[in-house]
Amino acid sequence: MPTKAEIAAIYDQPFMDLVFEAASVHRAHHDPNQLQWSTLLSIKTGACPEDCTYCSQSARWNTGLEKEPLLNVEQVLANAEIAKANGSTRFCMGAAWRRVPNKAMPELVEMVKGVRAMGMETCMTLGTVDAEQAKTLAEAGLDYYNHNLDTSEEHYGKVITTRTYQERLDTLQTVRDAGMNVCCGGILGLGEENNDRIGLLWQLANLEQPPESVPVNSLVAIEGTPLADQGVEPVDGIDMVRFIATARILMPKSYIRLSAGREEMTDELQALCLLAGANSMFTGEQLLTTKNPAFERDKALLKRLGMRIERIETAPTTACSTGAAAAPAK
Ligand code: SAM
Ligand code: DTB
Ligand code: SF4
Repeated sequence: MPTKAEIAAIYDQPFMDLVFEAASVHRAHHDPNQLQWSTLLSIKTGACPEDCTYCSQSARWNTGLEKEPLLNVEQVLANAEIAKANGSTRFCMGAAWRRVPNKAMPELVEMVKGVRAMGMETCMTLGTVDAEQAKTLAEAGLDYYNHNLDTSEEHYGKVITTRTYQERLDTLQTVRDAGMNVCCGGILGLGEENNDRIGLLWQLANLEQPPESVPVNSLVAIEGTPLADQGVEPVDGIDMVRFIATARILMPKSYIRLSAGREEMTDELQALCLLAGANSMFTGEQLLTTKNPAFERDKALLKRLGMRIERIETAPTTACSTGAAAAPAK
């Protein structure tokens, strides 16, 4: 496993050498002209007890966000149909909870089964999940669980104080033990140093098994959140490409996803990120609470780049007794 110094040496090498190396690794493991599309839906919005200083959904900040209780299954499935019709193959449902409430489990299970029955991959991001809940969700057909580490362990306490890095790592292990695929990444633009970006990459690459999906977010500065109000520097596009390229070299088989922040990125910067090894993006005009490029803009980008959306085949939605996710790992 690479040390932090070795990762820094990859990250800091001349840009052209870095991108060339990353693109070569990418080609050896993936079709470089193929892109995976995932679409998000906030199934429970706002009033979150956590204090993530970047997030519109924390109850502590005045961001003007309207809170919403858990959506019903029909609302969720109607949104999944739209995503599917637009070419998305994975539907990711997010809830602003500290931990999953047991009373929501029956509805969550129905959401997973319903989305899977449409032939889409399923992902959820619900905060801390316990072993029993993770097993139930895996058996219902939940393919991926998203739980981000966001930044290095050293910087974490400057961004969030209501939980520890170790709690995040423990939940990631719970998800693995339940047989689900792991989706875990971070955010650039939290006022972190280069060392923190290296630290996050080191942690991701050194998990027992690297995450199958690695979302790379660029901070969306939301008025009313501490990070936006203290005016952190916007992320430099070249640094974003360096981060993605290093992630690709360290985690050759993972899907690296361009996530929050694409609305502010030019098509040219996105193309450079794809060249450097990103092979997935969140599509649909809304992320969880903020804007994202419309499907039409992304379809036009794909066409200009001569790229295709990845097609998938999901196994039938029937619960599997082993608790292992039914879809092939990515
Ligand atoms: N509450 C759950 C949790 O924290 O795991 C799931 C939802 S949370 C919104 C998912 C991820 O979205 C966060 O870990 C963070 O990486 C990203 N995110 C949230 N707000 C963001 C923002 N303003 N800009 C960029 N990324 C953001
Ligand atoms: C991830 O890493 N990014 C997505 C998904 N996983 C859940 C969420 C981005 C949220 C951006 C801010 C918002 O829309 O509220
Ligand atoms: Fe809550 Fe997740 Fe937002 Fe943190 S990132 S405040 S845990 S919804």
